[in-house]
Amino acid sequence: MRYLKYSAVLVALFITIINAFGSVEKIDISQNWKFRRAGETQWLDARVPGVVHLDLLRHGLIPDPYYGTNEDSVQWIEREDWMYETTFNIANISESTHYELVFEGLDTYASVFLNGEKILSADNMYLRWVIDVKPWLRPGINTLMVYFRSPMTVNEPKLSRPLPYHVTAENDAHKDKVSVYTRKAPFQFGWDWGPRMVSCGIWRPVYLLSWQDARVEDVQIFQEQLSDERADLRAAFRLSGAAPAGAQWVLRDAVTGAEYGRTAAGDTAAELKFNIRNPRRWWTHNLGEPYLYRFEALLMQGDAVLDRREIRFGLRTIEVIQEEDSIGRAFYFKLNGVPVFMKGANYIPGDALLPRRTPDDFRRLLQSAKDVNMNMIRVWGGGIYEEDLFYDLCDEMGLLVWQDLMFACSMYPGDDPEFFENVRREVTYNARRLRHHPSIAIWCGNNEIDMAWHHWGWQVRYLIAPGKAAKMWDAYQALFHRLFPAIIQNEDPGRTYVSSSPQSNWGKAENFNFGTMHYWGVWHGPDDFEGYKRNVGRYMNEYGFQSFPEWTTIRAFSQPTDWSLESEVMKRHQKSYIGNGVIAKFTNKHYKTPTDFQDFVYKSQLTQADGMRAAISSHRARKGHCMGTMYWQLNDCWPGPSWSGIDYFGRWKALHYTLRELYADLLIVADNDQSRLNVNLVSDQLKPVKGNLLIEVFRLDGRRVSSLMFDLDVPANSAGQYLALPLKTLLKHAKPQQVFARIRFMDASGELASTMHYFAPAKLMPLEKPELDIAVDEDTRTVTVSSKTLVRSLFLYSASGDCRFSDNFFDLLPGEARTVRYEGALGDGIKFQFVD
Ligand code: BMA
Repeated sequence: MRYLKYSAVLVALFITIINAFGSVEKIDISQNWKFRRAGETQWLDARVPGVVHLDLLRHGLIPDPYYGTNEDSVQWIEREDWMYETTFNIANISESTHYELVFEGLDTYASVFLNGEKILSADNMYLRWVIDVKPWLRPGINTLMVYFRSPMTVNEPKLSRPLPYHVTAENDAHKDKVSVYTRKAPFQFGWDWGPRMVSCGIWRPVYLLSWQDARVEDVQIFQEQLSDERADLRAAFRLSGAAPAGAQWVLRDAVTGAEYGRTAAGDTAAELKFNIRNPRRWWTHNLGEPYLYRFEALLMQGDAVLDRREIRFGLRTIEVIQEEDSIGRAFYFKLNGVPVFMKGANYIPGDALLPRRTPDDFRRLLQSAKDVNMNMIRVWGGGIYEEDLFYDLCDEMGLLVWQDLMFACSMYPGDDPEFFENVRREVTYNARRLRHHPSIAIWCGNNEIDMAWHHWGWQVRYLIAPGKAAKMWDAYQALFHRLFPAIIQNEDPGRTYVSSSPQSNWGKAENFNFGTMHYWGVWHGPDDFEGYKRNVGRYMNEYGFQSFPEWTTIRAFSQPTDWSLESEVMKRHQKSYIGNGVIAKFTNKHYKTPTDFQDFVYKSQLTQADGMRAAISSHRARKGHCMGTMYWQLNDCWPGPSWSGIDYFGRWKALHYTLRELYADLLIVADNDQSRLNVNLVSDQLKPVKGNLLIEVFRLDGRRVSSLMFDLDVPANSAGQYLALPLKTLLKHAKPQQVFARIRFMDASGELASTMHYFAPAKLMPLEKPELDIAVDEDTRTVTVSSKTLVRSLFLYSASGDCRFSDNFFDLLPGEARTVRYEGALGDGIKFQFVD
């Protein structure tokens, strides 16, 4: 399904000039590629950008690796070498012209040959490679060949090095864990939510640049000072080649054409200071407008434009506050001087076979994040420094980005000079590539290494002798405490760097007072969902609970005989060591025993959403102490059970629908103990809100038990407990399982926030089988549902079509009619699931 989409976006043209400006020409070299396994003779046509798994799949040489247990049958690919070749035509080669071949990305160990001569050895998928090819280029047909060596065979000799970095690579699914020596996305070697897909290929665009005297290498805008009256900015220009006599840089507004200034081009570097009066600031989408300035830098000689570059830039200040306070150490962001509570999720690449992801996938995913009121995404360190488009979209949509460097969950050989130099170039390049994005809020050296090394038992578990351990920690410090902060300080001086996330370990209660926290007491530890309420840190950068993806997704990778937790397919798609058993345990605790596998899948999603509700509402209710909640994980890289709220195909699970309420700027948090109902209100709005809080308690058939109303003044950017009501007053003589509460906060304009509260677990409630009225209006593409009795977590779906509803997994009050929109095909009608 995904594969067809991928092929449909590729348009066949032999050589296309995709950009010509002034004297700089960009010649696309994505066509006419063929590939073969080294040692074989037959070439087959290939897609570039791409990777070898996708080419093999397209030719029917491997089965869909995401289906059933097929992952196993494609593992041989990683041990082979692969060759890619194309030809391109250059009409003539002029003496005065420069020719550069650019690979935006090579995955990973690639030797590049032009007309039989080796012109490059690449060893890092995160780097861009620019090669001056003039000496090897010929007029007429040129042959370009890329030879990819197996990351396994390249790195296996390193496993016998004196310092055993690889033993700590717990997620690497192979017994020979070469991932730590390879600058390739760590998750492709296997992770606890993804398959092992150690692919190779020309995974990002490749093209030839030709130009005369000079071309723009880079234009950067730096914000030196920002106030409401004025922004002081500096543009830094860099050239490849040498500026011709009299050349100058002109900086102007790309929309109005108004000029900010001009300066002599110098030899290769130049700077220009300029300012903007009454600047418009960039804000996250919930606090204001993510306003972007569009600048155009022109390299000019007289009236001729030699080259140009357009840069979008947002004016904002972002600070990371890490102050000691009376209980420990705070951690929060200030955007334009305002403390902002971060609401978001951890992001992983949306496909283990990276080039299959389309611009639409990025757009849909980030729009889904924005639609449920997230204001931050964490680009987690086991994946990739994302595509430019990803950050462009975050800039436009007003989403902030927590950017990890790509190091996760293992020690790295920072003592190896070659590795050190390699990652020095990697981080420098990516910091330069990404620093102009206003969305990026922070750089973080790695995911979890510091904690795992000091608190999660690595040194003992892997029997690392103290002398070796000291050297491995030195190597860690060389990278994360010295090299990377120095690079960020140099390349991106305005942004904070922290060495690792988390900064504090969840093992002890007092640790929740210090800095960033990954709380895994639920799932990896023994806690139940109550643990989320007790364990609230200063900035919750990870916590999570798994569920199964929806039925349509399960059907895409399995067949009826696989539909049980014990089947080989369900076990193999579960990558976490404790996996399916924990999902079943929690689901059975909260809901009645599932009637069949489909009912279990549905209830697993409700359980996950319940867990995240407990976590997120506890974090937000303690705003001030806690200033961020980023659950694990936003999305998936293949179809299967995982912590995600959005599955591989982009389908929203119950969790993602629930986030719309949980991440809204105004949130009601209700919780009860044996005697009282406590009601908190959280506001992320920057103005105070005045309104009425209405609490209504009903029996399951809709009869009202009690109703109370309160006038409330909610201060700007605040959280607080407003009410503690005796249950006796609310429930009268009813038992907790016989009633439910609807709590709404309203003003004259209508409802500002609302929530449902249950006084007993779903499992104990005598819910009746609902008689639903469902009316479909195909003209307006809406569905209206109603019921005489309470329906909890109503899930609408189409069994034969593929449909997305604007709202789903909602509670339907007795007598209430709810209308939702749908997209896609209804097939032969609407089906539904509900809590029994
Ligand atoms: C954290 C993450 C990931 C992992 C997740 C679930 O450790 O950083 O490495 O997938 O928890 O185990």
